[in-house]
Amino acid sequence: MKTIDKIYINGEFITPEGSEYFDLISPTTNEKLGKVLLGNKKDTQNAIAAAKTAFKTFSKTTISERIQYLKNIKASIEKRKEEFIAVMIKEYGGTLQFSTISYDYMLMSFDAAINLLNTYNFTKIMGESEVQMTPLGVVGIIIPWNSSNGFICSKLSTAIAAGCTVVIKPSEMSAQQTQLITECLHEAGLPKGIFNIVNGLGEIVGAEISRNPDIAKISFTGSTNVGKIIAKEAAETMKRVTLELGGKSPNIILDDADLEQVIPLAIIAAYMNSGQACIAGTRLLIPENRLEEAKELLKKTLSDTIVGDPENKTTAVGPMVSAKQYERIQNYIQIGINEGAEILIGGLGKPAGLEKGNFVKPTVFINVNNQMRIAREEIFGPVLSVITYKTEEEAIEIANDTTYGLQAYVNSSDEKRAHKVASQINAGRVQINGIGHDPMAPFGGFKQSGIGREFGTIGLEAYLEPRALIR
Ligand code: TXE
Repeated sequence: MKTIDKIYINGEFITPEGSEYFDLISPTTNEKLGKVLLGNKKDTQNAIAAAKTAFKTFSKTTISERIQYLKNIKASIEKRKEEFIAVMIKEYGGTLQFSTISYDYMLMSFDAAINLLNTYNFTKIMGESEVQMTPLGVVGIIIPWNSSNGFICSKLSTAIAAGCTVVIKPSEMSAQQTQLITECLHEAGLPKGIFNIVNGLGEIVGAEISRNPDIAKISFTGSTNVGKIIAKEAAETMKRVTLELGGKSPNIILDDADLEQVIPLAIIAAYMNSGQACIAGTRLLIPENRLEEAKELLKKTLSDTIVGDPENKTTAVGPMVSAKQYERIQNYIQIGINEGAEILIGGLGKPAGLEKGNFVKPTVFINVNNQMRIAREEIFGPVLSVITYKTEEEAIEIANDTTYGLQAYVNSSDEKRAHKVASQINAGRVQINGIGHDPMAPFGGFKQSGIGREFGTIGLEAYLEPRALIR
């Protein structure tokens, strides 16, 4: 049993002033893994004060110094690959497959930030003016549990590239993962106060970050509901916000697609990270005349999909992060049944032999119409809704008929056709034929999937403030 009783402020591991503990529970067995001592409002204020002081010097560092810091962090993370993967598996039940991808994503973020620094022009001429792109200030980073260190790395690397200092509030459920990354960041030897990490609850530590006038910007990944609370709080002091929120991503299978190839990919897109991914392709749009073929392939693919111990290298779907998330997903499956959708595969309850953990049966609903709650709300588990359409125009209309707009997928054997359809989808990122990630391209949502973008020059500029000198 592990007790995590330190937070990280101004270059030191310190005991927080808060006195409450949060239990860390294994998603795979529901046994207690340990506990974490939570920081409070005062701890958060101390972290913000340290970041504010550090900003005075860090904002003036040269590009080559920042590149060196990013390289140092990457090097210290590289030394502990096995530990990172092991703790992801243990703490939130990420599968070995997904945890390995998550680890690579962490490193990729540093490469992308270094790449940006090598190419970005911080001084531009616009009209008659010199425009200086200056670091914004102290950035509050608030993140969830579903790829905790991945999010820390993508946001922190960009903040450092921009010359900002940060206060990070991870999910309390990710305390062991946080501990590991904090050790790596500490080892990287950055000057004190550039990054500060406070474990704690959203309503206490997160709320203080959202309200504190010394925070210039918030970069948040999490639910749309909490995103709205943060945006309201941030507005009081005109903080900049980048909000990466939920999704209900459509996966359009065009009528010329090779289903044998596309359906297994659609399953990966829907059930990645055991369905706990903001970009999960949870609405599968199938041409009406190919439904029977699709159903057979869905059944075949899912009969080969291994659910179980996340440590096993063949496992594709592991447990849900918490008993609460398990219940939430069960509730959605019940809602789908009540709404009249038909279960093709899966359903309520735990898979046989996996009763101890928060395991959900990977579920596919057919006869779903796009107005049902299971087609409109983010479930955040391995539940896929199949929706049929008659024409390409109707497929585009259904895909866009959502309050979300983070990600979409379009599959066709004619790439030009897929490109034409993709260009009509209201989503921040549309994946044509496959699944991937481009760390130099912007990522973020249309509509209620968020505000702003991460990655690429657009992502970097979200950490910068332009100052125009008119001469
Ligand atoms: O997220 P929350 P949770 C969705 C997904 C999931 C649901 C709940 O549908 O089922 O959200 O997950 C902090 N002020 N996503 O509860 O609550 C909180 O402590 C400031 C989608 O984990 O949004 C945590 O650090 N901060 C998603 C972070 O916000 C607050 C990823 C996210 O928590 C706060 C995760 C407050 N008032 C969940 N309240 C995605 N898009 O990837 C909470 N927090």
